[in-house]
Amino acid sequence: MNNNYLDLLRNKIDPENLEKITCLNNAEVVEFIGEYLELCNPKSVFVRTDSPEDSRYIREQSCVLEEERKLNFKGQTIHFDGYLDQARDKKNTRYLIPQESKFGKYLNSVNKQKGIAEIKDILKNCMVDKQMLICFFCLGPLDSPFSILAVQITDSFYVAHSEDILYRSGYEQFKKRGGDFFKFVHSAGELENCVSKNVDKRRVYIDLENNLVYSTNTQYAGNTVGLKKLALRLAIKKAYREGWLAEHMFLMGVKDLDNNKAYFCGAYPSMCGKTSTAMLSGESIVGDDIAYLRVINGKMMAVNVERGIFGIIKGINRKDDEVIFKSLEEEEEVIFSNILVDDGDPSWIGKGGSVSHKGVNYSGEWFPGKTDQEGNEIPLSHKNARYTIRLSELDNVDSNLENPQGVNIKGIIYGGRDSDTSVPVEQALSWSQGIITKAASLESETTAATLGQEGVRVFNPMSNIDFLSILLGEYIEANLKLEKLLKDVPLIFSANYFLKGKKGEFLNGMQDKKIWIKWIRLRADNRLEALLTPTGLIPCYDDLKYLFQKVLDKDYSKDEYIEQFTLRIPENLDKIERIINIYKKLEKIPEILFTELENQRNRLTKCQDQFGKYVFPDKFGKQE
Ligand code: SPV
Ligand code: MN
Repeated sequence: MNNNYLDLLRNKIDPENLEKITCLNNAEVVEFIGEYLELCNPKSVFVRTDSPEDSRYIREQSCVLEEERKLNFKGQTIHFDGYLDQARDKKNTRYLIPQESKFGKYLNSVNKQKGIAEIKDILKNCMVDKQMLICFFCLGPLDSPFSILAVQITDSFYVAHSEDILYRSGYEQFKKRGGDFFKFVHSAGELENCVSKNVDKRRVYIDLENNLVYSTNTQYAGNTVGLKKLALRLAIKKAYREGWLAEHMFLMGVKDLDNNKAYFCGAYPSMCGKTSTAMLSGESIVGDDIAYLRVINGKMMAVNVERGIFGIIKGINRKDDEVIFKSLEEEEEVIFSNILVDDGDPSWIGKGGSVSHKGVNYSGEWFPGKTDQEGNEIPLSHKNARYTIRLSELDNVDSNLENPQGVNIKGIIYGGRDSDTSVPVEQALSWSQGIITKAASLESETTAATLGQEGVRVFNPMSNIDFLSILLGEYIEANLKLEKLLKDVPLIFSANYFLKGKKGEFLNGMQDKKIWIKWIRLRADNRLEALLTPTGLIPCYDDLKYLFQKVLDKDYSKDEYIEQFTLRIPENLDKIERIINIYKKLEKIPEILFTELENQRNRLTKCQDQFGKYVFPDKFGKQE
């Protein structure tokens, strides 16, 4: 054990908290804590074990320091992020690498030496008037071969409280297992009115060699909650080395019409229906954001890395989101962020019912028509405003959430916000056609989940582009390779809830995803026929008509079906062109990617020659 650091720890940490560290008997933990204790120089230190008292201290202290404020319902609090700190900051999130140029087009990087010097300068003495929190976590279920241990250092009680809700506590796991762990160092920096003041110095720097992420001058959870998207980046690299996958995916149980459950996972970019799919009424949720997938004994198995939801609140209402809405109306632990609070009552856009039109939101005192410095109207709540809750508090939590062996995946769904190209649901023709033409070709229109312009179509393979820490070609290869290990190969599907008609109207209602998911469930057991198109297998009208009636008690017309499932050949061909052009410029792209895309282009062109540009589904025959 490093004695210098032990002396420093003895000097700076009171005996009770010091004992919590020393009894882990872990030299790497001492080393890590020592280094940042010296650099950040906190006023005091608190170490969080798995005890309820430690959780309570963090929860309460967050309110004492006004990072959170209590609402009228017991257990509920509100947290505000700064006006300019409302989403993930992609621009300032960078990998620390020795040479900037050699790290692939989609990976934002900074010279390691320069970056470390910059971040250490920011962190120096940053906690002199604050308490340093040291928290131990387990990413994934306890005692599981999937799981990874992590330590978070932060000076934000809101961050530590959010992590307490969202992740399994891992102090005892450290005692039991030790070994490698992920490390996160966060400082909200100087605060003004309880929010990070110097957002121009907002930095998220990732050191892959040391499994360490720094985050400074920000509070928004996507930038600060180390275990979420920061750990996903470290996990993607680790998974690549070890032959498994770390994914931006929900995980859910779906029942067939006789109530037999099977599990599916789905990769959709942020704000494209991931949580609302995992929360569909009548089904069960394992997770809504991040999953680890491993092939075990020829089967695809998966766990939820988290145990809570950091979900978008805009549009959550009693009718469409029954389960979540109910849990937000109970006296349970919920952190709301960046919504409107009037006299202790929360309101947000799309809540329905009686919504307040005055109060305090992320811009301070708010009134309808309020504008910011640029003259933009400030909405009642931010579009990316969120709620943080524990899954165990939901009525529909799946019984396998804590299963260390994970759940067996029967199908993987890739979804995006695509207004003009792909049909609402479609099964891939094979593992490789699915991985290439659906997962690796995914495009989606940007949303308020990241800073910058919304509604721009961007390339987002596997919905994971923001979090990749290896070359895209390597990542695609890792996906393709799994097929050889699988005896029971999951089916691949695409889903698109955002297809629009000629007048720009959405072609589907909010509830229709229930039907697509049921169709996927039944296809997984090979119980329904499908029509073979150049891009994949689509539902037959009669099956959907039956399912709409049975599940939603809704009459589904042939006209709706035709409009939704017409194959739009020009748009599909344009997409292939765009995707090929992107991949042509990248290194290490497996040849099969170009073969699959060319084959699809040929099938589409042939179909266009025979039936024209827009092909009604009844032109296609049933799959043999
Ligand atoms: C997302 O943006 O994909 C989220 C929220 O799930 S964040 O924590 O910002 O990543
Ligand atoms: Mn996400």
